[in-house]
Amino acid sequence: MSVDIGITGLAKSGKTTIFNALIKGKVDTGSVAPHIGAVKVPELRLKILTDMLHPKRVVPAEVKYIDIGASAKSWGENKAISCQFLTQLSDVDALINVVRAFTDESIPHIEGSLDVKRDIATMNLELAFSDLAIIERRLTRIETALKGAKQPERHALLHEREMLIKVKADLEKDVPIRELNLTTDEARAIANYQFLTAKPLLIVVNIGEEQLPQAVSLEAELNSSYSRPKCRLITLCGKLEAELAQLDNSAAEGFRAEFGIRQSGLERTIKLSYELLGLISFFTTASDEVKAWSIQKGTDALRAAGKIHSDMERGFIRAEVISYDDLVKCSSLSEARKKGLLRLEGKHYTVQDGDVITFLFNV
Ligand SMILES: Nc1nc2c(ncn2[C@@H]2O[C@H](COP(=O)(O)OP(=O)(O)OP(=O)(O)O)[C@@H](O)[C@H]2O)c(=O)[nH]1
Ligand SMILES: [Mg+2]
Repeated sequence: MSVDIGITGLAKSGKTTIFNALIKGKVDTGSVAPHIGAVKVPELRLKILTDMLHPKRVVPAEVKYIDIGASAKSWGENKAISCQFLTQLSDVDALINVVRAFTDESIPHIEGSLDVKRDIATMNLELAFSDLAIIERRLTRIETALKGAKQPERHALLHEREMLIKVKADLEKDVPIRELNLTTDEARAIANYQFLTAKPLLIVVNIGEEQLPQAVSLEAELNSSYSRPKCRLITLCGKLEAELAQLDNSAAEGFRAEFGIRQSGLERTIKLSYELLGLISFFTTASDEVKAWSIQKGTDALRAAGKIHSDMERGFIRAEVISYDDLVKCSSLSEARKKGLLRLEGKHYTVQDGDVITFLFNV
């Protein structure tokens, strides 16, 4: 599983600029989307493990960002989202909605004026609209299928119809699917439709350099309205971050300090998208390689092994596990083993954030 995050937003909101900032890229903002780029997930623990274990190779986890690009026309005119655009959107694990807050006379705003809250509402409405269209189509098909259906198919169709009608009613009340309290079964059924409002959402408010002194208070104010289940909001100066992304780390840090920016926008964005997706990291150290892996919170050892290699899942025997903190205290796996801090866990063990794992398997 790679983690894919789609960048959307109204035309000229700064999507490609923020994409460049995230992937430290130099994509021409005038070029036609989609743009795809991967970044290594910043992970302090990986660095500390590397300094301690001196492996031959270090492999960080990766996140893929896709600057999907709004079709200016469809978003601007408030029509249904175009088909190709939708397919790209429906495949991602989470969405970033870039909202323009910077002022620049030379770049006309698609809606004629700056209004962050209006633009957030517009985007939310578009996503809900697309989900409603999917539901309508499916409901029509269910009606047709019901005409000739016998049990148990009939029962399944009625059940699906009931669930879709419930979701539809909520969407019409402006409640996105990500906020619904669904049972495990319902959540599983819903996942098949790849609904857009079901995806975790990070709203990135793209501010201008002159707004940097107000960034923190603006973020706090907006967050009081937009911090909802599986939805977070941050302010970021896309243009500045894109420029800083081209510098080496220490130079970038220097500039950040000057502008009073506490943490790199890139690192905050990645960290928040991880939190929104419920992702945690575990580490492996076999074959003189220290690697970081991203998995969904709650994943068991068997499926974690499968993420590394299907053979490991198939031939799973057990996992040798130590927490990151314990390993750092012992400074080597052999020392940890002597102290009896390595645990043997079975396939149902729930992997914890920071676990350092050696999988034992047999093929
Ligand atoms: N002044 C200022 N300009 C910005 C900022 N962020 C982006 N821009 C400019 O706004 C224009 C649009 O930015 P893009 O990143 O291309 O926006 P986009 O959302 O990708 O645009 P489309 O893909 O055409 O919809 C570019 O000329 C950017 O340089 C900012 O924070 N301040
Ligand atoms: Mg663009």
